[in-house]
Amino acid sequence: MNPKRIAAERAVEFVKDGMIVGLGTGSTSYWAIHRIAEKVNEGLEIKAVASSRNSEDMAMQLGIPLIAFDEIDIIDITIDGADEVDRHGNLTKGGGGALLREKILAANSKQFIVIADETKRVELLGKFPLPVEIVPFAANLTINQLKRLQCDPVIRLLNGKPFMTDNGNLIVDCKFESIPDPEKLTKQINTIPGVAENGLFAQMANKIVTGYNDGRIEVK
Ligand code: ABF
Repeated sequence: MNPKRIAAERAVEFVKDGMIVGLGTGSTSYWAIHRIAEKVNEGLEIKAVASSRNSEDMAMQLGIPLIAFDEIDIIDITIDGADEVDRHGNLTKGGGGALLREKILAANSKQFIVIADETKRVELLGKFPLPVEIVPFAANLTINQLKRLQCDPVIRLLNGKPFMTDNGNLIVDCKFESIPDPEKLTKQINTIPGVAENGLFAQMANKIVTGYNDGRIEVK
């Protein structure tokens, strides 16, 4: 059984009738979206909001009822993936380029459940280059400021052109040696004018559901 899939399907067990559900982005989240669609077809009554156009399109195609953000005050549960999870539950996210909307959903959810396979579990964040979303205006100046935080920022490309997020911004992947203090670093990054958001989700996860290759599922 696919460890991402078993983690995603276990997390969907926390979704109950009447909930507003935040849909994550990335391959692990797509397993969750499929499972939610199955349960909707079996009678589960929920309404969903999506963290990316990709997730929204998938939800529409699978028949998951969507609701507009301006019609809700709070999200009951968001289920989303991660690129790294450290032993304190801090996350690196943004490998899929959806980090800004993902963080908005996570920050406005009663329950933020992270789903991952065992390869995402790390002692310290930082092996995965930290995605930072920046506005295109004067991007080189913003990148210079990021360099002062002792990282190597690289503009993400797609087919040889700068990757553009759903919000019309750029993603800069910032390689740090390691990230021993995610809480401090996320504040340092977000004070730089021109930064829209960064992929550090420090102490935001309420639950972490990990799928293992041997079929085990850990819920912490
Ligand atoms: C999204 O999914 C991103 O924040 C994260 O980078 C990515 C993880 O991808 P996958 O689930 O495909 O491993 O949540």
